[in-house]
Amino acid sequence: MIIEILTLFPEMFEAFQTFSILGRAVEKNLVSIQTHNIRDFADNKHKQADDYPYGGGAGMVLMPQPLSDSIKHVLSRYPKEEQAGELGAKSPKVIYLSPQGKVLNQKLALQLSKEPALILLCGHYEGIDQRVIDRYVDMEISIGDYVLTGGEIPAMVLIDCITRLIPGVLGSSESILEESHSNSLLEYPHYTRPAVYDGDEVPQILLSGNHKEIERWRRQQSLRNTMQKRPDLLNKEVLTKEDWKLLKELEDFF
Ligand code: 4GT
Repeated sequence: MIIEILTLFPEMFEAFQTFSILGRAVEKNLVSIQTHNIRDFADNKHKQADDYPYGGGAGMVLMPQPLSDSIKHVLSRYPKEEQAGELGAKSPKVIYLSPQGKVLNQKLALQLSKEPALILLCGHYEGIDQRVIDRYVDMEISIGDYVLTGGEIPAMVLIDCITRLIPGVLGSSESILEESHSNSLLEYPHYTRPAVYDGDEVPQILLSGNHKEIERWRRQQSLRNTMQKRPDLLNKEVLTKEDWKLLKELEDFF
């Protein structure tokens, strides 16, 4: 996947893309992160990309000219929709990171992870000129109900979330099949060596070697965590008879 980022602060993405799982994915050419400085597209001699808001008020707004030209520059490197034809190559979706967007969740991340390319537009200060949103933006995405100073950190959150869903990015030991949210249950507790740390023991079942029983215990712990911490996530429709039995056992215990 190619991720094109339009930002006033491209340096923020340099270290970010070299570490951990994303760093490895970039090295393996499973993801490519291309940054473009919106300021470089400003056609005024001071390379100014923001200006005061019409109607007054606090803060600055990113001007339509540098934004539009940077978007057009990136889009021009992809086949136009009508040229794409039967082969299915299409121009990448333009995503604006904004608190007004659809709130990111695992389902949306999984859909986006299947795209060959994405354009992420990062605003700063008070935001961007509405006309750019109206003309170019295909989707607005929020990472949660709070306000930040820029769209760069939300773009990083989106990239991290999407990248780990791209086939080949996670190793087999990091498999995502049984993880939080995709199946709408929270994770079970994790333990590693040593078996006793500072007097605290690892649950005996995990040392038993009984894989069937371990799986059952983990499912029960997932159900318990979800019921106690995020009951809103517990979709009772998808619980099996065995799940209800595991929940009943917990009830009897407490
Ligand atoms: C929050 C989010 C976001 C901001 C979010 C335009 C100028 C928006 C500052 C930017 N705050 N962007 N994407 N919750 N602030 O996702």
